[in-house]
Amino acid sequence: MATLYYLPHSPWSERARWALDTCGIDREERVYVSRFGAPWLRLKLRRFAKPITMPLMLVHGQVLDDSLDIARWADARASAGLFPDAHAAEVAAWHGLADRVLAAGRRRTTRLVRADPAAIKATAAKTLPGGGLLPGFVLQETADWLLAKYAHLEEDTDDEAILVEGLERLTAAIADGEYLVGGQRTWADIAMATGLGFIDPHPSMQPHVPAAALPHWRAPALAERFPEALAWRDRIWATRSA
Ligand SMILES: N[C@@H](CCC(=O)N[C@@H](CS)C(=O)NCC(=O)O)C(=O)O
Repeated sequence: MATLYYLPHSPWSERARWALDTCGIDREERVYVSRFGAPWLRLKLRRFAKPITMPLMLVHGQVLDDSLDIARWADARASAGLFPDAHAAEVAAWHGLADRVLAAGRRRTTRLVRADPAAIKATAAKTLPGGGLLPGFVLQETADWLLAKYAHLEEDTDDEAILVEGLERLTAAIADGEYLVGGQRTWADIAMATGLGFIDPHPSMQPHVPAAALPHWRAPALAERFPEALAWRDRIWATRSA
């Protein structure tokens, strides 16, 4: 059976789980402990250089270390229509947009959390074993580690503009029909619906985000400016089978 390592609060993990559920893929699920779980997983996978990111799935000796690869693998087994051949380029374009929106949202959220000691402490307390007892400087150092880890994403500097572009393109597309590509639910819809995770986490994701950090995971001005996008996200999410 497959084993999926994942982060319950993370949109990248959620979109992979969504695809696996849609495709009816049985698996054992293991929650990954950010940073501190890495050495053990590196040893297990004998992977010492390449960064470890979640989600990651082990199946029949194969390592699938990207949500898109996991979704493709699942769809190939179930023929769930998440990647219709006739619309491959469109699905890929939406996937790329969702990734840019997520990266911009994560930068924004990470910076806000880092500047708020109560939010950092709550995040560490929720994600690290015994995190609530760790001294403030360890938590601050962990936040710095996260920022450094994603420093390569700093190339796109205007995060607000990226988020607005994503929301504008999504709003324009859904004015033409419920599904983004080919008149059926595809990976494009799953990627964009979960892609709003740093604008307004879906209610089913909120319990996984520490309460003190949740305000930093929200961009209320954008949510107010693009209500159709959020309403669409909720409708698409309602089609998610668990
Ligand atoms: N390309 C990857 C990106 C996944 C990603 O960025 N995952 C983050 C989630 S916040 C991660 O695993 N971070 C590692 C960590 O927090 O230790 C995918 O789509 O699977």
